[in-house]
Amino acid sequence: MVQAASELSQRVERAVSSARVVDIHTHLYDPSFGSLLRWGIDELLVYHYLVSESFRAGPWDYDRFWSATTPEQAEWIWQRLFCDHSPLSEAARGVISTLNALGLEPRSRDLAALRQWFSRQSPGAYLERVLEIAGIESVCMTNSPFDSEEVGYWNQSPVRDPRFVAALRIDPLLLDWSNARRTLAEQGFQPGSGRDKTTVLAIRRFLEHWSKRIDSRYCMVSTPPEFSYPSDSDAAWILEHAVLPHCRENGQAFALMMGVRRAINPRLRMAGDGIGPGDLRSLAALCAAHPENRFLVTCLSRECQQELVVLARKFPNLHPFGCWWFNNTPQLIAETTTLRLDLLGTSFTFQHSDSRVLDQLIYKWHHSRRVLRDCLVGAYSRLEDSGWRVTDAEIGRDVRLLLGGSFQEFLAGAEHPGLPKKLAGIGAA
Ligand code: FIX
Ligand code: ZN
Repeated sequence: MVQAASELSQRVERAVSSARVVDIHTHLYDPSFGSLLRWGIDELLVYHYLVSESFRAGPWDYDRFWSATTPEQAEWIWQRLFCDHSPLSEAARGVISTLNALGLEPRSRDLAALRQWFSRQSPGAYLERVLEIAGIESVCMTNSPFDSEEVGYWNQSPVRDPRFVAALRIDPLLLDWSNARRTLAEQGFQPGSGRDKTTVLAIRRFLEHWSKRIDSRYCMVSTPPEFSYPSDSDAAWILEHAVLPHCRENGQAFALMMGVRRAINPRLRMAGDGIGPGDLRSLAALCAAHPENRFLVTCLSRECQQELVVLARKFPNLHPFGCWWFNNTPQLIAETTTLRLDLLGTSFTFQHSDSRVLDQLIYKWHHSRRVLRDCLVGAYSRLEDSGWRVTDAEIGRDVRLLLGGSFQEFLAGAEHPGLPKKLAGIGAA
């Protein structure tokens, strides 16, 4: 019996560790976007997850921290989180796992030596090495037409690396219409003065222009707990009249990341966002009212995970994905994944990395793969106890589905019959 369990766990381990991942949401950029693709030890250390943790670990002085250079901030964080304390948190342990997988020696606590090693890496070769160690087939970027720096790169018609797939991010359009209106006008898409046809057409032209320009695979927004649908908000009106029709007609899924309270401590800047339960009755209303739209959804709050899974059982046009941000801890990934496997089988996407720094792909996927292995061993053991036997090929198929295959199938289903197969083959080089 013990032997059978360890044999099963080895078979699952082989499948999980060898599968290539389609990472469906990151904040990484195509290498042709130059310095927008961040990498290296200092960038790892100034990750916003670690910034907020470091402020708990010593006297805080926001102004001093933010007026320091990146290397100075990195030294401050290294001292507080890695030298004065043990790096026990998930994000701090992630730096150690990353260095370790790269063959470096973090135990010496020698930041200068680590920096020297990184300074000797050539960006192109380093990119290949990271993608190889992390087992990545492709990553989805987060591409904002409201970010002037990013728009500058797109306007130079960059030569794209096909492993970096675009996703159109539209938070300001839905959540900050008065400023978004200005951006649309500046870019030559003149909206009307109110909620009228001219405004709808301008937004539709804007979305079409950017979807084509970046060749996006889906359209995405993150929403606060207060987001509701139907409602008389700008967000609900724009969604209903412009965004969802655009997605339907252009074969784009619509991704919602629900339950973030932005800037609850603005002095922490990007590290100052919080959490609250998303309104999943609104999600149910969206899925019911728009059966021809496909919704990719992740929830930030632990309390929402069960409701999200139950909604997915009711609405085939809803695809849950990832264990987002404050859920990206071994314990919560295990809990959420077991729940999803028990109620959805493999019809969800196990995880996305949300990496902001290239090297983070290594630890985020190493850590998540370990949890996936344990969840699957548990699920297959229960299945075998019930009288089923899974083959290696079936285990490989299931793992591929969970690591991006289900997402690809979901997107392929989003294709409009009249459109070319632009959504198929995402991740295929
Ligand atoms: O909205 C998002 O895409 C979030 O993932 C980010 O805003 C957040 O800062 C993050 O990096 C979480 O992992
Ligand atoms: Zn993100």
